[in-house]
Amino acid sequence: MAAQLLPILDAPGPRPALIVGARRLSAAELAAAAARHRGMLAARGVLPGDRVGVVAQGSIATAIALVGNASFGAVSVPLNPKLGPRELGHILRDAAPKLVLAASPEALGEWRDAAPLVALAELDAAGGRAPASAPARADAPLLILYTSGTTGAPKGAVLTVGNVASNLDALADAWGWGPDDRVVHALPLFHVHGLILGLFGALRAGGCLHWLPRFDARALLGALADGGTVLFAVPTMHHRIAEVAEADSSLAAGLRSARLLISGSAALSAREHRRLADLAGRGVYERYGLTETLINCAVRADGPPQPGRVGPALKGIALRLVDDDRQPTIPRDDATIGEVAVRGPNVFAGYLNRADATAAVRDDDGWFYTGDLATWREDGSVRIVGRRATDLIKTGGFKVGAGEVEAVLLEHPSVREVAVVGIPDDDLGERIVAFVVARAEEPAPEPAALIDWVAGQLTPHKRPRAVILVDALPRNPMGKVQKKLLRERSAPVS
Ligand code: MCA
Ligand code: AMP
Repeated sequence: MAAQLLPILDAPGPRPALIVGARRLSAAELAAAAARHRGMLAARGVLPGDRVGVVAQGSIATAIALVGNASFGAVSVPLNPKLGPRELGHILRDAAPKLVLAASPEALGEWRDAAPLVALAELDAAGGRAPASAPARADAPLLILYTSGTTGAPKGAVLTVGNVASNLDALADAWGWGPDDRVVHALPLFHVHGLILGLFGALRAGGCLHWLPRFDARALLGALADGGTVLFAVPTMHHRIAEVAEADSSLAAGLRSARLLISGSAALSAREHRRLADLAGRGVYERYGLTETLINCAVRADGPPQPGRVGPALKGIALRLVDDDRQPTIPRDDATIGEVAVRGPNVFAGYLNRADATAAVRDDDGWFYTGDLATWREDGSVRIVGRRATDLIKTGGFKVGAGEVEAVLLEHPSVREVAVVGIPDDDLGERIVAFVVARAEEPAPEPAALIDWVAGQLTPHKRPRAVILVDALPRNPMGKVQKKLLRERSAPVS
């Protein structure tokens, strides 16, 4: 089955489709820019199905490149511009893109020779003759998004045209999302939330995206007041929005004029739900998903908001809660806890080059095991209560594997042992804290130096926000570090 992901490019009109800073592109202008982009790809010998890296800097050129790649049938590999050298090297080796699009060669640092690089010129990526946008088969790969596990390097989740199209249509059904909507968000374009929902979703609905490449709560509220109808944000952003809108009530106008406030990527606390509902005069709707499955559940916008719940499975997605043996024995009593498993057109095609890791999360019947723990009600509405892997940390809406941070800290000459944990945090949801045992023979490390050591090698959001030097790590009789005790111990510093 062939699917057109972004029909707006084939029937473009004069209405705004993409607003970034002072730039405002109509659907017709965006379609023309995407066509020029396809011409550039063709002139460089790129074929549909080839992988193309996109260093997702905060400019309109990034959004056009991602739309252009999709309309050509190229598989985008979006790259966080702040990736540390070790993550960037891994991704470039793993995904082996035919071409990387970036503002400048410096964007790839020491890896600049790893793939041919094309400068993302603002809007006028003139090239050869532009091939028409190609309807792609539903099973054709569209994106490879890198996501962290508990240990090891990030894995590339392969998402198909069908995954994305079906999921966006299911969300449009849940949210009444259509051509009159203008989504406002300040999320990065290298993850599901900002890229698939924010950019592709707004365009697939036939509406508009107003994208703020840098998060600033005041600017976001201003954009909402200036014609935005839907807000997408992670809980950290909602928290900071509530802070500024409480301090200056005139800013709350944006919250009051939007028709739909959406939160996702991590749990929104009951306190933030209350604060935002007070400010906006309407509640926030949560939805829940993963890079590998896109969005699984959403509270429907045609009903009341449900603080603490992420709603039932989206249309077309089967969801069940399973026990430790992956049996669907969990009653719908909203009390018994099980792991969320999903099956449907939303489930990814697998991890790139990692059949082993794919087999660990998806069984032969197509069920994907999320690792998230939840209860559910008679009506299917889900309440997320935690995660199976305590070594996965969600901070500011970004997923971080404790093992990845520990491995980098262990390479520091002054570090003998380390344990990294996520500590509850009002702003970030979870804050990364590292407990470090120093080497006796070396000078004691400065916590700030260890934080910079991590920020210099990994994406800065993976850095610990605090480093606590200890004489020894608590271990059980088997020698395993007892992270639960460390979490309790770090409570006083929070
Ligand atoms: C800080 N920086 C440093 C250092 N410390 N650089 C070098 N060395 C250091 N020691 C830099 C950072 O790079 C950054 O630069 C700036 O300082 C601030 O960094 P940070 O403190 O980490 O950022 P923040 O202010 O706390 O950011 C909060 C945020 C951000 C804006 C909410 O966390 C964010 O954008 N979150 C969105 C995550 C997201 O999209 N998740 C969706 C995943 P600069 O300022 O230049 O950048 S998809 C998903 O989860 C599923 C599918 C779902 O359900 O959606
Ligand atoms: P990622 O791999 O970065 O896509 O993150 C996916 C994870 O984010 C899920 O497995 C959940 O743990 C978490 N998550 C996403 N949305 C929500 C939500 N609304 N409530 C609680 N957790 C969420």
